[in-house]
Amino acid sequence: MKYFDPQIETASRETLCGIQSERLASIVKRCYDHVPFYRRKFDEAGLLPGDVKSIDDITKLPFTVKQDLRDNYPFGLFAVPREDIVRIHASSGTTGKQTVVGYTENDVEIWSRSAARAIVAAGGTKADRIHIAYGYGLFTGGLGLHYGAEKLGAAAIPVSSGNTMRQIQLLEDFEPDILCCTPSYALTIGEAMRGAGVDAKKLRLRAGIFGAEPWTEAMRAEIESVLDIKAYDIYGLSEIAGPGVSFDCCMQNGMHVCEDYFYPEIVDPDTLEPVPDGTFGELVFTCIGKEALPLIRYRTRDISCLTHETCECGRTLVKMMKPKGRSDDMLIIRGVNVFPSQVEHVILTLGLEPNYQIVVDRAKNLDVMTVCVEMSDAVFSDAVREVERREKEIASAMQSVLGVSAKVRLVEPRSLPRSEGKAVRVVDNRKI
Ligand code: DLL
Repeated sequence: MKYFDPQIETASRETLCGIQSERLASIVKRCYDHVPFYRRKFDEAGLLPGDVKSIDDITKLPFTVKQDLRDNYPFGLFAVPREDIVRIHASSGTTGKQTVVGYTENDVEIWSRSAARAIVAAGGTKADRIHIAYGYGLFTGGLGLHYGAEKLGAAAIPVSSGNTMRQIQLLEDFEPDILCCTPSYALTIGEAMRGAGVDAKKLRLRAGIFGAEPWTEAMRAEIESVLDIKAYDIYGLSEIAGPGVSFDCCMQNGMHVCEDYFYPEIVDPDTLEPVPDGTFGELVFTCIGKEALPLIRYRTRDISCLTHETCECGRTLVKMMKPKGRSDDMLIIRGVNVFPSQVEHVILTLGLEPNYQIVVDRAKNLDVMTVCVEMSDAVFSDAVREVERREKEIASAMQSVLGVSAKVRLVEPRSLPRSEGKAVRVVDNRKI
């Protein structure tokens, strides 16, 4: 099986635009009729639902931001009556109230199909067993991949995250074909396997579907080598559905967006004007296929770019590049923009361990960034002078890539906290 939904995944641009135009007009009307928040925004903009006829009219519509969900907490933006909701999820975020999302039966169907498309694009089939080590619960990771696996007809193994030694035992005993978890947890599992003397080559596992946090190409290479699998990226966010909004294909060079359900745009985060293909900016989604929470032009804060170039896998769905990070994760160090993914890139290209943490302090009104990187056992046994030499070498590579200096501290093997879900890469102690 090459595609889960071949007629959509390989549709012509004309067909896709037709579907998108029809669905956009319908959700705009639904929002205007059923969500007081949207009716007010449309009235303020002097817009009537009839003004939106084609997908090109999308730029006439106002944006939605996370704060709008918080202001209408918990269910104020739902566009269907209470009895039509069959599922509720929420995303914790780091500050403020939870972001609450709801689904009708049809919304769960859309989401499951998106996740099933992702699994098939990663080479998954009906005959596979899929080990799901994303957290189950209000977080969308576990249940999203679970419903995707079942929609495909594969066997979902709902392990959830945590208890790493048990994960390893199940990888050995249940012989799953595909592992789903965050990329940082994949590395934690790989490292624990190595520690326990389990040979990854002996496992049946052949692929992994990893997402929910930014990760670099270097980290992909590391995971592929430690677990002896192919590692595929999957992107999504609760506000739009959950995992499966976009996914890697066999080319592993950008994620196809399920644009028949989730229409993507990239805008300049300052001017909010759309930018051309290939230009990085803020990713914006409109949920054109959804009923319960059809968000319009939702600003994700994720920094990415789109490409409509043909893909050798045969899918015509637009591709988005791996998000570089979030505009709100971006650190500003002495005026220079730094993404944790750039730091990760430097660390891994120098052949260091993929376990690191960035600590930012402010000393005498000056930002000080310290990158703590774990040493391998081999480096740890080196003389102090050698360790200092390596720290200098890394600091100089950081300076040339980031354009700002960073202190580098090589720390003891296994001394930094390990992740079971989304990794905490940055500790910002500045009181700003
Ligand atoms: O993380 C949904 C998900 C679960 C996606 C499992 C993939 C796999 P939230 O908790 O709402 O939902 O967090 C969404 O996580 O806006 C991005 O900043 C980040 N993110 C998700 N996937 C990726 C990825 C889930 N593949 C937020 N690469 C998003 C980079 C990602 N960042």
